[in-house]
Amino acid sequence: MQKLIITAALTGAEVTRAQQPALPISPEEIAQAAAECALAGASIVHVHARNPDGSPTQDKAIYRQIITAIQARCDVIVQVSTGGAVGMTPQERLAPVTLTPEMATLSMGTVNFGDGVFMNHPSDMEVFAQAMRLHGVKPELEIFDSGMLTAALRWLKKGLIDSPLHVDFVLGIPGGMAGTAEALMYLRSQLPPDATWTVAGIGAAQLPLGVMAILLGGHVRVGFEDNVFYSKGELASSNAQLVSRIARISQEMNRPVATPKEARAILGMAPRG
Ligand code: KMH
Ligand code: ZN
Repeated sequence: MQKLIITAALTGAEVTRAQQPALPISPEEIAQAAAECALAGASIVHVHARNPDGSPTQDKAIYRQIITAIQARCDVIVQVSTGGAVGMTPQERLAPVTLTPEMATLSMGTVNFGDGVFMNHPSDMEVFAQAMRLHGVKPELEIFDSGMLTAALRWLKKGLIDSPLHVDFVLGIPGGMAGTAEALMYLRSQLPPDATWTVAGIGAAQLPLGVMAILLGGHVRVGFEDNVFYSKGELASSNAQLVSRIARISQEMNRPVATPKEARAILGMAPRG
């Protein structure tokens, strides 16, 4: 089995300080959280930017500050969000890709997202994929429902995205595929043999699906974007606390955790200069 790649989804676009007082918001706070998570075993950080008032933004200058501040602290792989927040335009969402981060997310379809609709028109998705190719950015395909994986496989055949695929099964969004073992097993069964996958269980699904992924040879995403609790009714004290738990469980299961350098090799990415 490959070493375990842990992604820390530090901030997201929807979570508030009222829900999670330790939520990192400013570039310095996000970079500090990234460094703590890297120390705890994360090799990728999934990053969303926020305005000083806490509202979500895809502002390129703020992403630049975040990336610079993270890279000054540690070697973790920075994965920017192109999902942004519900209601943002595709042009807004794509902005951080032009900073040539090592990775970016690429959502593979439209999904109801709580009370909103997370729109991903096929023609916009194609533009996103082309931009990532142009800038040498490794896409992580965000799969919120099974049809999105079917779409990704169709895209692979058409040459719109490259092998080996790296996908993130985001399970448990209200409107998307359920955060259950059965959903994960089905999705995994559809992947090409050379694909890598990670799972982002939402809310209470984060820990059980993460543990399943450790056992099945997948990878794991944790963090406040997807879940603010450590256990039922108990808020997590930091993103790093959630990363530490997954790293500890994986090591106990004799599956060592990947460094960023090892994660780049597992994902078929170039070493960082
Ligand atoms: N905030 C969600 C609407 C991504 O980062 O690529 C979309 C999202 C996905 O978070
Ligand atoms: Zn995100």
